[in-house]
Amino acid sequence: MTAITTIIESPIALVCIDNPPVNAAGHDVRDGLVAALAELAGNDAVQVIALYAAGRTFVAGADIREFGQPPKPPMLPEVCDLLEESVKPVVCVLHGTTLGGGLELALGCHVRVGITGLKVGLPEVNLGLLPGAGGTQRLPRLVEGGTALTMITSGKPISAEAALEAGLLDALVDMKPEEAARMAAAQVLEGTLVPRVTADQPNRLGADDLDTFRAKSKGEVTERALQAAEASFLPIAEGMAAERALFLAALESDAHKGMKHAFFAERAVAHIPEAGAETRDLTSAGIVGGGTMGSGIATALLLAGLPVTLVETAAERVAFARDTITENLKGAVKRGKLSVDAFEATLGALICTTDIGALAEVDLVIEAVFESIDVKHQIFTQLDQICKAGAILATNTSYLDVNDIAACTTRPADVIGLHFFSPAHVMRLLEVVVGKDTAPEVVATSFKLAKRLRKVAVRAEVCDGFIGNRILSHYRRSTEYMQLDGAPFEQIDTALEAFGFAMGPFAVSDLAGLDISWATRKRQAATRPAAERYVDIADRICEQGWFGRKTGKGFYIYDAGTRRVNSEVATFAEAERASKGITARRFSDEEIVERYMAAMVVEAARVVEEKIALRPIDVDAVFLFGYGFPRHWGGPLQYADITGLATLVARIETYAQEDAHYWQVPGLLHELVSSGRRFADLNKG
Ligand code: T1G
Repeated sequence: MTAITTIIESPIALVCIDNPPVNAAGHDVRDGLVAALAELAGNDAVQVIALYAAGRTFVAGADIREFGQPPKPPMLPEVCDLLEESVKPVVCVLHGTTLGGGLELALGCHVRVGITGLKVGLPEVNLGLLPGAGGTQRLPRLVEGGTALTMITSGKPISAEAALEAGLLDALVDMKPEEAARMAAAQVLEGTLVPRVTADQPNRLGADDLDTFRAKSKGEVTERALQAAEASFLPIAEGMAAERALFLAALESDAHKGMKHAFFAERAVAHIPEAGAETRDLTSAGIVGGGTMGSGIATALLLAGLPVTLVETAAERVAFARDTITENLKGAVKRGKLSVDAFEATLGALICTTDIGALAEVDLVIEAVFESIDVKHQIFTQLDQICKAGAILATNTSYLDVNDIAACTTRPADVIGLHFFSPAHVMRLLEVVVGKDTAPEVVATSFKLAKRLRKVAVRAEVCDGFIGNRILSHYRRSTEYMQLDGAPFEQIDTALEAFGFAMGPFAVSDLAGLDISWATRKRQAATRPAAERYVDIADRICEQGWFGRKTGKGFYIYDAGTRRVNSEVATFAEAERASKGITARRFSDEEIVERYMAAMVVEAARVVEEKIALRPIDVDAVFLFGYGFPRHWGGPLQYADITGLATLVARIETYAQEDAHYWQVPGLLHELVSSGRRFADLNKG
């Protein structure tokens, strides 16, 4: 199949791009366009060229898979220039999600016609890049400066209507791209659509625009994009050269490597062994438990258009759940995730009841009750008796054994873990925990549900904590050890926030509730290895009834929207050091980050080694979409590859001299280092 097809309907020529799934501007597309333009330039029977694309979208950008590979000319800037230099006017029809290099191709054309429903944008900053095919030079010559800089630095697309309003589009029509191409070409011939060379238009960027955006610039990626836009004040050829140099520098940055990895991580996790299985219909859902999680999950399902029946144990808890969901939906309206008009209908699809029999006909039930295996056994025994054949019975447990829960039903093949992350209607991660008897179509249906919820589903096998919480419970201890050994907890938080985490680990614990982790530590006490260092500081805090944000006091003190250090924590730390004969020492921020990340990589490697996660990239996705991992690092195992596995092994072996139990190099890490491979090499499997 050729990526470019030319249809001559003199005096019009239609040039169609067909490169599924998103018409990425890969080498075949670029090469084909250059050949088509050369052929049409010499065809006297053709007076106007109309460029459009087949499939669901016009070009959605450069082919990201080519980045990091040896360049294969013609490169995209050259193709955009050839379009612009064409003596015969070129019309471009934009539809679907015309992004990045796709929009840059359109900017090189002389007329742009949008199809209703179109979104256009320059998302390159989301990949740690900047528009690299003339976008920073041509866009400010079509739209006013603030709009151009917003599109370039935010990476967010705008609607077709906004693009028409801003002057990016010359027309907006409601028809198929091929029809629009014919119509627009005819209108150029009759003079109702007037071609213009973008590069010849006056630059509408003002120096004050740059100052405004510099004031709110967020780091190297945005700054590089602004430098490119600033070059649009130069003569166009110089501006283009400046943009290209900045783009090539961005391609070499760690930020780009991490963010490109994050882009593919979000998609790679959908490639599971059960992907080809038949899926079951999901037209209705039930939730057991209307607490924060149950209400959040109900909200997510309602927002995805699924009617929900939520069951609670008593009238007042039913009322609490309904109120919580109502507030969640109001928040969704505020965030622009739900239209005002749709609010009533969405809430109207919710039934809250104390009658568990109301779940008899639903296609899916998600249990979200207290983390007690006895309570879950009781509920799943009831669901097994009540629910129709073929209903999927899911548990939202965050660490209990899905196999144990499935075993108390007569249908273990229909039981699965759907581990949502709080707030469930906001966080994108969904761990899909597959029991030993879970049917493939139940797994595949769960992934279909995740896509409908616009969540990132990651497949996990059963173990304590599955992927994320298992790794968290390990690396969290590295911070407790550093605190005990002398690092103030607030320094640890600040160092890790500077590394890129949205929130430091101690602030996260306060947010999650210190009583939760306290209960976990008590649950694990009986089986805790004698060789494992145990830090009592958090227990001392909990014994005061200080459970973090929910009680106004934990590691920090919370009042009137402010947060400050709880100075009593240092007292507890000093007391514990004294009781254990530990002399406090200083830690640099760099050492704090290195230890924290080394601990995360150790347990992540074990999770891959034990096949709890399918691939390293699945672990990366868990942390990117569920734990606020800095996107520019791409995830803990991408960080490990960028840092160097041999470097990490050396660090772990150094730390092991002080605590050989906690700091052990996983076999997989040794194996990768000795075979000269990286975690990325395991993603291809
Ligand atoms: N390159 C290569 N593959 C891509 C791709 C791209 N640009 N976009 C999507 N894919 C693959 C994706 O990996 C998946 O593959 C399949 O297509 C469907 O994608 C020079 C330098 C367009 C909104 O950043 O935002 O242009 O997993 O599942 O949900 O200045 O894809 O099935 O094997 O996401 O319908 C700028 C990135 C590039 C757009 C469609 N463009 N893509 O979403 O499908 S840099 C982007 C998206 C650039 C120039 C610069 C979304 C989408 P697989 P999907 P979707």
